Amino acid sequence: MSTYSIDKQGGETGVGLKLFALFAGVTIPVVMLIGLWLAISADNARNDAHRAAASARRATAGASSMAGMTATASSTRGAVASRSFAGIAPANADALAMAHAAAPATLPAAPAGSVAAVRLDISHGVVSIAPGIRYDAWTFGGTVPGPAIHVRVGQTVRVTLHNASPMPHSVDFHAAQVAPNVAFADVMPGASKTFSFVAKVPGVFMYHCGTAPAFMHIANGMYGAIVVEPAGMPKADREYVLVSGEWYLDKAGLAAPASLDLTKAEQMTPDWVTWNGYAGQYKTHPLTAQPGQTVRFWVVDAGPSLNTEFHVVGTVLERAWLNGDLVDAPQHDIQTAVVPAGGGGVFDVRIPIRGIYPFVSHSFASVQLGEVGLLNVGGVPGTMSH
Ligand SMILES: [Cu+2]
Repeated sequence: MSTYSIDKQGGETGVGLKLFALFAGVTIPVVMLIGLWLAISADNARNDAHRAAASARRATAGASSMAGMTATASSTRGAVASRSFAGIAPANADALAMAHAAAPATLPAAPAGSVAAVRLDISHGVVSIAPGIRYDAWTFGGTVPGPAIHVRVGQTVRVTLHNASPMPHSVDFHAAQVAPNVAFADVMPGASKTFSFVAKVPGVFMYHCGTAPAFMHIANGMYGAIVVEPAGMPKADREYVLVSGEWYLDKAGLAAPASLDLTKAEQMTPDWVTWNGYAGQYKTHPLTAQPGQTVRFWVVDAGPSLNTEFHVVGTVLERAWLNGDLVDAPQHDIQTAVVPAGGGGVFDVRIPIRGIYPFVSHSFASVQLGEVGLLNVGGVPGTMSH
């Protein structure tokens, strides 16, 4: 017998029962859902309380271990960053800037043959990051950034790491397609290791120490750029490698070398932002070109956290291989290109008029903190600030 037939036979009583059944049918599941939701909320609240307690315990434990170098990235929760040391300079800063030997920005030649041997010696040591400002860095090859590497697509990159520092380190090549747990594994103090990868993908890539917390190892200076050049790129007359990096200081770095202020780094409030490791070094020692030449910038943003908005004042980026994508055609004639932290970009400019052309991150706080250099086209006298 169908439901329709029952309703027809039941009259008003049947309608009442039907309404009640309908009401109960809707209400009971709703009440059950509310009960379930309340139970889940209570459970979540308990979990939150457990997490908060665990976090507080970690923070306490972390604070007591900060004196060592084994602190974890979560160890500064609740800590207060040291004050900003941005722009601090000794009285003879101008003379120191002139005396500073600017990091070579010219792209080195790629080796011939099928194998590109790369040796990276890991060491801890004091580096200069701005006029009169010293930092106790962790390095590949004694400099920050580490050496610029240039290979060609198809070459096998054979990397030899030697760790002359007192703690484990490693290297992570963004250009490599390998099992990172094997190739990028830690190298113990005093130990060496060699691994290889075939540079299959063209571009400009970051390399960096991947030892946990990688954040701390990158912020302390363990990064660099590798150019993987494809066949058939348009000719360039000058080629420069620029690596952007941030510095987070626990002290000014004048009387004694500064170390990492991890809280400041977590809050992404750098004291200095640099091209190739030293604030403003290409203002006092400009990069050069002649009018009409094609100048190629291979740019990597090592971060650890802020992007670079690459811009050359007084011209446009005639070719812009955004994200270092050298497989597809470049974009043309753009003003500013984002280079993400951990990423790269390749940019060609061609400047017909003699003059001094600043190159910056157009995220202008970074200029204020040191990320500005000059391209002197035609050997003109003078300088320019920006
Ligand atoms: Cu490291």
